[in-house]
Amino acid sequence: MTLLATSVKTTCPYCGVGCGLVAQSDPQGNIEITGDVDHPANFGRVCSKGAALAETLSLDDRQLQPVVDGKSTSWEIALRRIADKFNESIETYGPESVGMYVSGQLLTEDYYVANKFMKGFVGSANIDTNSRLCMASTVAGHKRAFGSDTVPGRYEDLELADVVVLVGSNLAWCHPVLHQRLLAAREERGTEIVVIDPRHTSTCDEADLHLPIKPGTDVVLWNALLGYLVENGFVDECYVASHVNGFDTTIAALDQPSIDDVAKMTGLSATDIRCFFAMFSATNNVVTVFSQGVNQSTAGTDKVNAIINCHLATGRLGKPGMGPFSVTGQPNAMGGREVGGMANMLAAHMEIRNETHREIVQEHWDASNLVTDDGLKAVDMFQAVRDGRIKVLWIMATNPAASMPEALSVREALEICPCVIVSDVVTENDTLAYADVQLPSQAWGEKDGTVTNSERCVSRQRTFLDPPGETRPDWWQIAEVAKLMGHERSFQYDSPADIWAEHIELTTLRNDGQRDLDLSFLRDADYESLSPQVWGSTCESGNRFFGNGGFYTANQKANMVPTLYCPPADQPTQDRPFQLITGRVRDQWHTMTRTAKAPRLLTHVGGPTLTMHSADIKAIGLADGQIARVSTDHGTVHLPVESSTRLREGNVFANIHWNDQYSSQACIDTLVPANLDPISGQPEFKAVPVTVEPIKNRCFGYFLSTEKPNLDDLFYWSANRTDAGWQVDFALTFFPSDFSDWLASTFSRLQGDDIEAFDYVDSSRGDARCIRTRGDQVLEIAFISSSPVSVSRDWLRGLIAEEFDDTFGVLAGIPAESNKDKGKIVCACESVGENEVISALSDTGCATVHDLGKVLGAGTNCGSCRPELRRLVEEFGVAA
Ligand SMILES: Nc1nc2c(c(=O)[nH]1)N[C@H]1C(S)=C(S)[C@@H](COP(=O)(O)OP(=O)(O)OC[C@H]3O[C@@H](n4cnc5c(=O)[nH]c(N)nc54)[C@H](O)[C@@H]3O)O[C@H]1N2
Ligand SMILES: Nc1nc2c(c(=O)[nH]1)N[C@H]1C(S)=C(S)[C@@H](COP(=O)(O)OP(=O)(O)OC[C@H]3O[C@@H](n4cnc5c(=O)[nH]c(N)nc54)[C@H](O)[C@@H]3O)O[C@H]1N2
Ligand code: SF4
Ligand SMILES: [Mo]
Repeated sequence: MTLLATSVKTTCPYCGVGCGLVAQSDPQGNIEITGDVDHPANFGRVCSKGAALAETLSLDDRQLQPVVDGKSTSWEIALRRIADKFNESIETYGPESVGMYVSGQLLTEDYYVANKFMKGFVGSANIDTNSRLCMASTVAGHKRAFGSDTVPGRYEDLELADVVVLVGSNLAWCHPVLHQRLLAAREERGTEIVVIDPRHTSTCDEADLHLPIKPGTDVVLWNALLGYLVENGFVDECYVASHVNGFDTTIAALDQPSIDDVAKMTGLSATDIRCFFAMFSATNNVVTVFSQGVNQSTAGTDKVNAIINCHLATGRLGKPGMGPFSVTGQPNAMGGREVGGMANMLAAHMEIRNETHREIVQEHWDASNLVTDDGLKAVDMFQAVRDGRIKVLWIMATNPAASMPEALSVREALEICPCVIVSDVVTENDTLAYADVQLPSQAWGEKDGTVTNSERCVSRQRTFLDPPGETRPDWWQIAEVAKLMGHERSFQYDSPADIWAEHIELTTLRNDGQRDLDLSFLRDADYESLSPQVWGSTCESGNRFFGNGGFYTANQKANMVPTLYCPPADQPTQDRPFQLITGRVRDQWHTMTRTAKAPRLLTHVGGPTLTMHSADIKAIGLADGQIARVSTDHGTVHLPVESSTRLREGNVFANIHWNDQYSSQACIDTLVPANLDPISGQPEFKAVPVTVEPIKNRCFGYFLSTEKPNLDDLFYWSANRTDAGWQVDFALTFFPSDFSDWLASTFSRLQGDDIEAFDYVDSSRGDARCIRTRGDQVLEIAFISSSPVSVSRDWLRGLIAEEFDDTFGVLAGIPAESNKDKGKIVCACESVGENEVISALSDTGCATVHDLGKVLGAGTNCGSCRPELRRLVEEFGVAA
C-alpha cells in the first residue's frame, strides 16, 4: 500500500462530525492519519476511531473483483447482468418492481447518480437509504417546523452557549470531537450541560444534570417545559408574532399536567425537572442537541417538534449560541438529504409532490421517466421484496441483514428475491451472503468526492491510495448500468467533479431564495482543491438560518406543531418484562466491517454484552459474564450479561455492533420489531420489550491463538482480531476433560508434530488451562472454567507469538507482578487499563484527568476516554 502523494487532505469516513484528516507517509513508509488543523469541524482533533484509521487499510478482507452467482467475473458481464435484470423486470412488471437501498456512507456524487437513475430514468421512487433508520424523524420534524430540512445552527453554537441540553445523544462516544469542543468551551466559560437519557452514559460523566428519563417519554417533558415557559413569561412575543405560526393552537393543545404528574410519567424526580426548567429558562443561549434517543422512536417526529417548539416560542434559534441542533450519524447523512436520497424526496431539497419542483428537475435531467409519487420507505421496501412485488434490489454501502429491524425477515426477503445486487468493499458481511451479484466498490482512501457534515459543511474525501484490483466507484457502477439501459447521454460522467457541477446547478435553478439549499457560491471553486465550505453563506448571522425568520413555508413563518404524548408501540408485559435499549459503543462503527480490523479498538469493549441493572441480574439468577437468552416474537440472541447501576431497573442495553461475522448469535436487530413512526417511517430501535433468561452452560472459555480457530462446535462464541492473532470468548454445554486433545482436534487450526502442549485440568472444579507452543513461541493459550473466565486478557494477548519461558506463570492467567495486570482498557490509544488508573489515583497522588495524562499518558492522544477517566477520578480519587 503506498500513498499517492506525500500528504493528502481528506475527511473521516465515520461520524457526522466530519473531521478533516491528513494522510501522510512516515519516514518508514507507513501511512499515518492525523487530524487536519485547518478543518473547521475539528481543528486537528480526532477521536479513537479516527486515530486508528491507518490500522484499517489492509486489503485482506477486500472484495477486488465482481462476482456473479458465486463466480468471479468481469465488470462487463456483471453490469450486463444487472442491466438485463432491471430491463426485464421493468418491462414485465413495471418500474415499481425494482428498488435501490443505499446509504449515508455514500459520497454526494454516488448518491446523486443513484437518485437520478431511479427517480429520473427507471421511473420509480423505490430508492431509500439507511438514513430512514437514522435521520428520517429529524427530516420530517424540520420540514413540519421550518418548511424545509434545514439545520439552523453551527458547531460553534455549542461553544457559545451557556446551557447545552443533550437529548438522546451519547455525544462523548458518538460525536467525540464535538463533545471535546464542548468540554473545552466549558473550561473557559462554565457552560452547563444537561443530559436526557435513560442510561447514565459516559456523556453524563461530564454533565451538570442527568435526567434518566423513561424511554419514549420525551414529549411529556418538552411539552411540560413549553407550558412552563409560557406560564413564567419566557416567551419571546416579538419573535413569535413576526415569525411563528400555530403558537396559540399549540399552547391550547398542551394538557398541562402538574410537575408531579410529569415526574410520574417520565420516571424523573420533580426536583430534577424543576432544575432543568430553571436552567433552560435562565439564559437565551441554549442549544438543544438531539440524536437517536429522539429519532428512533414511534414518536420520533413529535419528539423533534416538541423540542423545536420550545426554541421557537423563545425565539432561540439562528443566532450565535442557541438553537435546536440535530447531530447527524453518518459521514454523509446530510449530503444524502441534499440530493434527495430518500423515497419521499426529489433532489436538491425539492419535493416529488410539488409540480414546480418536478418541472425544474425534469428540465435539468432531461429525464425520460420522472417519478410523480413517493416510493417505498426502507421497511416497506423490504416487505415488498418479501412478498414478491420487488424483484430486483440493488444494495449499496449498507448491511441491512444486520441493521434493519426484523432482520430475520429481511434475510428471508433477500433469500426470496430473484436478483440481489450488493455493492460493498468487503468479501463477507451478513448481507453479502444473499448477493447474486457482488460488486467491488472503492473504499475510503480510494474513492473521491464530497460529504456534508452535521453543520452543513461540505468537505472533500480524497483518494490517497491506489484503488486495488478491479474496484470501481459506486457512482461509476450506476452510470454504467444506466448507459447499458439506453440512457447514455444522461450518465456521461468522467469524474466526480462532473457530477458535482451538475448537482450545484440543480440547487440554483429557479431558486432565488425559494429553497435553503443553494450552492451557487461553489460554482467557480476548483473541485480538486476545494476547502471545507459551509452552505447557507447567503443568510445572515454567520451561516445560520432563521435568526430573523425567513422560513421556507408559504408565509415564511415557522410552524409550532401540537405534539401529543404517545408511548412506545410495545410495552413490557409479564412475558417480556425488560425494555431493551440499543445503541453504540465508543470504539466500534456499526456492523464492524472497518473498526474490527484495528485490534486496539477491541480493547475497550471486546464483545457483545447485555447490560442489566445489578438487581435485575440477580433476580433472574444470572451473574456477570454468564450468557443470557434474549428473545422477542422476532428472534433470539445469546449475550453475556454485564451488571451495572448506570441504567434504570427494568431497562437493558445491548450494542448494535456484533453480528454473525463476530459472534454466534448476537445480531440485535433480529429481535427488534418494525414498529414505525407514522410520519417519518423510522423504526423504534430504542424501546423493545424482551424476555431475558439464563442459559445453563457447563463451562466458559477464553482462547488466544495466532490463527482464527474453528468455531463450528461452540454453543456460544464471540471472536475478533488481536495484534498477534485472534481471541475468542466461548461457552460450552459440556466439559472437555481431554482438554488439550479437544483443543487440537475441534477448535484449533494449528496442526503439526512440532506443537507441544502444556496443560492443567481439574475436572472436579471444571477448571482447565492449556498453552500450545512451537519451540519457544506461544501459539495458543486457552482457559476453561465453570464460571466466566477471569484472567488478565490484556497481558495474555501480549504473550501470543512471543517467546515464552514461564509455563506456570502463563497458566495462572494473571501476571506475577500485579502492576502488569492493567485491567479493562480505558485509553485505547495509549493502552492504559482501569487498574493502572486506579492505582495512579491512590498511590501516585494523581488527582485530576490532567494528572493521569502526565503520569500514564492516558487521554493525551485522541481524548475519547477523558469522560471515563473523569468518572474514575470521581470514584477512586483521593477527594472521593
Ligand atoms: N462510536 C460510534 N459512533 C457513532 C456511530 C457508531 O456506530 N459508533 N454511528 C454514528 C451514527 S450512524 C449515528 S446515527 C450516531 C448515533 O449517535 P447517538 O444517538 O448519540 O447514539 P445511540 O447510542 O444510538 O443513542 C443515544 C442515546 O439515546 C438514549 N435513549 C434511548 N432511548 C431514549 C429515549 O426514549 N429518550 C432519550 N432522551 N434518550 C434515549 C440511549 O440510552 C443512548 O445513550 O452515532 C454516530 N457515531
Ligand atoms: N437496533 C438498532 N439498529 C440500528 C440502529 C440502532 O441504533 N439500533 N441504528 C441505525 C442507524 S442510525 C444506522 S446509520 C444503521 C447503520 O447500519 P449499516 O449501514 O447497515 O451499517 P454499516 O456497518 O455501516 O454498513 C456499511 C456497509 O457498507 C460497506 N461500505 C463501506 N464503505 C463503502 C463504500 O464506499 N461503498 C460501498 N458500496 N460499500 C461500502 C461496509 O463494508 C458495510 O458492509 O443501523 C441502524 N440500525
Ligand atoms: S469524531 Fe471521530 S469518528 Fe467522528 S468524524 Fe471525527 S474522527 Fe471521525
Ligand atoms: Mo445513523
